[in-house]
Amino acid sequence: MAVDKESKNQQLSKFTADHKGRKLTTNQGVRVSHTDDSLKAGSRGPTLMEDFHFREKMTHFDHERIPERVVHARGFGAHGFFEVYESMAEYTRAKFLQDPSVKTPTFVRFSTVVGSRGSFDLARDVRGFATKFYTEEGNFDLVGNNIPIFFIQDAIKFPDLVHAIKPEPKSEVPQAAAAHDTFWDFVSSTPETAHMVMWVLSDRGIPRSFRHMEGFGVNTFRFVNARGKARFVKFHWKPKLGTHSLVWDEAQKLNGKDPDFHRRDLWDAIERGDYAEYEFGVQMIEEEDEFKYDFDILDPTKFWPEEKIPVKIIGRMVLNRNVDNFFAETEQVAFHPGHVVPGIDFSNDPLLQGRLFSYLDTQLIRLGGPNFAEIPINRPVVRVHNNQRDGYHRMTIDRGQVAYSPNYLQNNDPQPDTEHGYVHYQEKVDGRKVRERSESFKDFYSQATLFWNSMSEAEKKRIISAFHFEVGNVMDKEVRKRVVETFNNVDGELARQIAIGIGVEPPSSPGGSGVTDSSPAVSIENTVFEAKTRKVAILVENGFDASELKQVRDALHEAGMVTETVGKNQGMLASTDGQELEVDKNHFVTGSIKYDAVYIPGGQESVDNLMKQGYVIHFINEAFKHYKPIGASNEAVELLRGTQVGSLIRTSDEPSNDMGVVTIQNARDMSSFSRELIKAIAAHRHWDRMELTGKISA
Ligand code: HDE
Repeated sequence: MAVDKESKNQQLSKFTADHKGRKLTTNQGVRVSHTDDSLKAGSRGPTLMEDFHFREKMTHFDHERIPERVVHARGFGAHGFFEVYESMAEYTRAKFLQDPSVKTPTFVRFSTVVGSRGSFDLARDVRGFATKFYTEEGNFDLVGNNIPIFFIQDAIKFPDLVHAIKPEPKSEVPQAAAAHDTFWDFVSSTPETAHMVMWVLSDRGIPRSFRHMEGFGVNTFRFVNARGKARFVKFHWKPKLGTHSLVWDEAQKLNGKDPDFHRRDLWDAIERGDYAEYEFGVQMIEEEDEFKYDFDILDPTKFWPEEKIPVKIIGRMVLNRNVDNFFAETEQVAFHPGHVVPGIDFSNDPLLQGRLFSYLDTQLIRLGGPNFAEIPINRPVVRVHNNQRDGYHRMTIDRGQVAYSPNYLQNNDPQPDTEHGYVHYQEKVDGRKVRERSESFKDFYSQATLFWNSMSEAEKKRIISAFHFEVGNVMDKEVRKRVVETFNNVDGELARQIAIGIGVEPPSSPGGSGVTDSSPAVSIENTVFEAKTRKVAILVENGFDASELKQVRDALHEAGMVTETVGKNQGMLASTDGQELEVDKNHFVTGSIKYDAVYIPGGQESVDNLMKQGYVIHFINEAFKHYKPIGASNEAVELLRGTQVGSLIRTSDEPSNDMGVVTIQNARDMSSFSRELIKAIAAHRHWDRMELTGKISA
């Protein structure tokens, strides 16, 4: 098989253009002598038609936009590579899963689903997690989400689902939100959505970052090995940093203060060298075990509990390069679940079957014709040889007389490869043509209850708050009632709690689906906890203690964290002993919502100054309300007393850590304090504060 010698990056670089130091030209390559004025009949006269430079420039501008994706319009991409840990030859013949020494280039696009391209990152929504593997056998696209199941079971319902959740047609309100009548009308009329709604209203709907998200192929695929033996398979991405989320109040505020929070996070992390890393896992079920489970393994509204079907970790992906150009790469990348390589095949999952039509179709309108595979970001790293010709924007100049097969002339006609070519798995299919749902798909609530049972008490509270927000925004009271009745099928107490917040009667009948099991793996409280790359604000003013700050900051950096100094004004500050420090962000630019934790060093003058600033008090209270770790040393401990944190302050010469509030007094050596603070930061959120105030619901 002919494989290009060049890497994906080399291939892309052939198409990149650097304009620095060059002379301006038209698109025809003609040099331009003057570009700031159009050609006019007299300096105050009308513009002339013959001004080809003006017309070309304006025409190009007028045509700059392409249709945004009908779903997943807002996205952000990065380049990386994938490597398998050990050969998977026993399970699949896919070449990129055989040799651990091979690095396969990848491109990932993360996205929200509902909002338009210019919407904000922190919508409560499912996140897309689409990966293109540029393998030596052609492109494999794993077009997944950050939630392992989906709203509906059959692709034919997708337009209905999307119409219901998108802004309402009469007003185009609300943007990037499910919190409106039509979505909840659809949900309460379509019981199969109940399970997915539970996941979206859980913390997973508002990830901390793309780097803290799991990814799932959702649909059931097949692995097929060289002997033709197949197994059902589900794909997983597990973030090395663990799965973590924001809280809703924080997300809403971020959408105003930094609508690009997620894309900025990924961009900055890659630029810093904190590459995003995910392990790749598969769950496999033998063909003969297809009917062994109490759910249908082809039903995309069901996940395969990891406790019953373990996830085998088989490789890892590292995202280590930002794009050169958002439009050329991230906007023009075209994913399709039908882009598979030998060794990976489909199942009869009816959602997947419909997707296999939709993605190719959608690229035709979005990218303007059938040649989108020639756009640099979409090109495979292997050469393409076939008799497909022409169409809008054809780039390839195919040589030869023959563009059909079979032929006698034998002029440049590519031939099938019976040895390495893709062979579809020969599943025996036999059935009447019917429009009906399999009976085995009709249990809509058991796994929704299983998910609910698997949540911690704190997670449950947040799901209920999410219902109060989402359904509380529904104007039609009958729809609100119907939602309560629907979720009564999942859990009676859940439904009762939902009802309380949205002003409708609790359900009349006892609820629940009878399921008592749980699946601990679905709770993100059982994830990896890792302080690395978390972002810490350091609040300072003139007269801070430089030694404390340095010791703590060095320890945080040592643990892989990122810090920013925050003050009233940007510019230089002086410490008690005259050392200089630059303030990175002033109060207008930033806020506690942009950080994972706060630290305030001592120094009487600095602390006195901070105490007088309402902004600082708000900063600390808000971080506290969002369950974030807060550290204060020496004089700064006093500052906390004037905030909501006050009740947790113990005066101690040993570092104390109460519900993520870490303090120390009379200390010069900050090492034990730093260790406690890092521990508190690794824990991410301190949900035990919920019990403390009862009122800090966010
Ligand atoms: Fe998609 N989906 N989808 N989807 N989807 C699209 O294709 C569709 C579904 C997913 O970053 C569209 O190129 C149907 C499940 C991602 O470019 C479109 C159905 C999952 C992305 C489409 C589904 C996904 C898309 C719009 C129901 C998780 C963004 C633009 C049967 C496994 C890819 C485009 C990117 C995008 C159709 C359901 C993931 C219209 C018909 C389930 C991550 O073709």
